[in-house]
Amino acid sequence: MSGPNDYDAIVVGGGFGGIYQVHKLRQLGLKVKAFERGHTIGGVWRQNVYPGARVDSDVPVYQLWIEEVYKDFNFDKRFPDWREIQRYFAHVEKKLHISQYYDFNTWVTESSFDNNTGRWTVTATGEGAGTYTSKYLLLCTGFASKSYIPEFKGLDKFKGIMHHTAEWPVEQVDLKGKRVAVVGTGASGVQVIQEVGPIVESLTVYQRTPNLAIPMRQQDTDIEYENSRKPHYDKVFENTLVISNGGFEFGFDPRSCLEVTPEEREAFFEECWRKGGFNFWAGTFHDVWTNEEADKLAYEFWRKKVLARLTRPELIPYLAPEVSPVTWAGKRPCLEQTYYEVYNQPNVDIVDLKKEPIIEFTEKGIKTADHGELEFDVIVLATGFDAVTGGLTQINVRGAKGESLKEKWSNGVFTYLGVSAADFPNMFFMYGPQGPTAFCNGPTCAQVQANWITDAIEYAEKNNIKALSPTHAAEQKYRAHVNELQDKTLINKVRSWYTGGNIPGKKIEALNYVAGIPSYLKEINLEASQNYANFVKA
Ligand code: N01
Repeated sequence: MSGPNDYDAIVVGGGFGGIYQVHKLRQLGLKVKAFERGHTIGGVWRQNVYPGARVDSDVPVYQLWIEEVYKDFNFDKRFPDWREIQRYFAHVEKKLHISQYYDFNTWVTESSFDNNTGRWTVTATGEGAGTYTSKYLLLCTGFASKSYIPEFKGLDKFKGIMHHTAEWPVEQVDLKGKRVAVVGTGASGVQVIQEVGPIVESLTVYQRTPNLAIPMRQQDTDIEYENSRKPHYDKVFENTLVISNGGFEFGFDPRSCLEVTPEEREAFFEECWRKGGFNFWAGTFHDVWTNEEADKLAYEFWRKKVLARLTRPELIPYLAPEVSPVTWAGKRPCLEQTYYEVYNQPNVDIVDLKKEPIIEFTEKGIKTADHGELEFDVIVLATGFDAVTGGLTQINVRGAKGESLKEKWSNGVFTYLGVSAADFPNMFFMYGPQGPTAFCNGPTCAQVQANWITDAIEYAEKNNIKALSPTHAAEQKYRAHVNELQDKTLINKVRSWYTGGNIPGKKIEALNYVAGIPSYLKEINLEASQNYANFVKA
């Protein structure tokens, strides 16, 4: 018996992954219900509306690969900002009419697998509050849907305006002529600093680790050129899956940084620098990510470029220290346009949190040992996310054995192929743990995984399979594999959200599949071609 709240599939999340997954499942003819905490589609782009928020992947890869959608939409800029992305999602809605499947302003808080019925029961609160059931559960919560604010003493004492970047009010905060503090210099912090530096009365940056920011080279999109490519976009997108680890239109250079001549090396670094975007990071010599000497040579080049832009020598140790504070593989650089010029302004200062950690937040500002209590009108918390796993584990999802995902992963993350987990039948996720996630253009990762998941579901439907879940042996082997791949790189040299190192008490481990999209595709396609041999089929 099927009631109005019983579905074939329930999708959680309305970002790129969720929308695309709903679209694909509808094409299969399934009855789909979807939930999104925001008021419309767009996922994290509804909340990440802080000043300067902008995509770090360039046109055309950061979008849905659906011709009906891309054929008559053009981004204005090579790297679109949040307003353009919202304009894009409005266009997606016009084309796909996807909102009809969604309940918005709705949070999925719980779901559990019922062994008797072989179905998931999902509890939602908010506008779509209720209990729903489905055969398939698709968690499309992305890698950054759970923001993180460190437990600074006195946080709630501050009487001024304070927001986390990922919970920024869409009506914006007027920062003109204000005394502003930014805590954190990851991608979000860099973007805020660059944007607000020129308009504020004063800017104080509370920094623990400098960002190795690299040039964006923003420009207007050549719309005529993009339109001429559109008939071939399918080939363009396919090509990114072959040539690039991260789903870009460029990949690592196969030459070793150490085997070319110094002149060749310099010329190639210059070329990457000039091209902008992630070329200097994901299009560089392949061994910059794996070899300490190569990593160091790339840092020396980067430092030379940055020093040439800094006019206040007293800030050099904080922005471009002699020894790199991180590795290129271990921490994601942000793209910048005028980030370093902002620090040349006399009204901008850095408080080095490694030397003087935050003692407390006060009614008027922030107190550290050497700088004392500094007063602010606005504090921006650019302190990141409980990334990769947080969006999933914050939902109380309980599998066939009654164990929650959070409990299952309390001693380490176990997934199979970064899309499924043993004892969680017919549950799939994407752009999350042990997928290419952190090292991949978001829409690429989500769509590659959603395509695979859709095929798996189609296979189950065609073969009258009630429940599909990977074996424990398969996920143990996959976990070891993901960790081994990471061990070959310089990622483990740094603590960051890549490994859970940004959250106190979170297990440090490989949270992402680092070998790149081409290898990942081979692995997941092999599983499909073997009729999901590592899955238990009930
Ligand atoms: O977060 P982060 P993010 N005391 O974790 C500091 C994507 N994204 O929001 O480096 C003091 O990188 C922390 O210091 P440290 C993108 O993939 C993309 O910036 O740990 N400071 C760090 O400086 C990105 O990589 C875009 O020493 C503390 C900062 O807070 C990912 O999201 C835009 C602290 C957090 O940086 C995350 O970026 C925005 C503490 N207790 C985000 N805890 C684009 O594509 C943390 N920090 C453009």
